[in-house]
Amino acid sequence: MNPALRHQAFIGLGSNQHRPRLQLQRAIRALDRLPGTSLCKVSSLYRNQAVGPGAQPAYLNAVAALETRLPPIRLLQALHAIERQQGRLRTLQRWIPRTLDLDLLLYDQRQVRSARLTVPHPEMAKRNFVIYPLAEIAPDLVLPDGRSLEEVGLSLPGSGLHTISY
Ligand code: A4P
Ligand code: MG
Repeated sequence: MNPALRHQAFIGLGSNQHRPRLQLQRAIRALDRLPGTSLCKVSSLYRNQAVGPGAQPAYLNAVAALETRLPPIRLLQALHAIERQQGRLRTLQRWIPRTLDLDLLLYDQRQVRSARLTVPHPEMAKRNFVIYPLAEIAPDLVLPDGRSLEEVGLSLPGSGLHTISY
């Protein structure tokens, strides 16, 4: 890939329905097949309790690093297409159980704020199930606001996160 056109993106993967381990394995293969995109690294799978309202099945979460030529909004559309392929039902209700959730966490050092897309993902720095797997694959990463992952991670307990193999 021409280095001038190459961007680094991090994707947060989550599933708590219909065999989450299989869902994440399929999603990782689908990310690697996106046009103009290659998969560089994938974290371990992290089992953890659902964050948010009501009782929900436990989640499996992971983070993948991509190199891509897709611009951010095209990448988001591609992520939605993968979610649909894996049976994700998108409703107006948020934070409900899902076969697959793919969040665009980071895109180079860019900050994007539009009706459809906010990058960095607004919740990422509050979530141990994002920051820990991200630190596993990119320990030296600095967020666009200048904070290192180590700094962000210090305020987030790792308890309740259990790594499992693929
Ligand atoms: N959107 C804007 N910015 C982004 C971005 N950076 N990445 C828009 C992805 N999507 C982005 O998302 C709603 C809308 O956000 C999209 O149409 C997109 O244009 P959604 O995926 O349809 O809905 P959602 O996922 O239910 O809502 P949201 O706010 O994205 O929730 P989160 O932040 O994804 O949280 N607990 C555990 N343990 N693990 C989890 O993975 N996930 C959630 C959902 C709650 N609790 C969890 C987990
Ligand atoms: Mg989401």
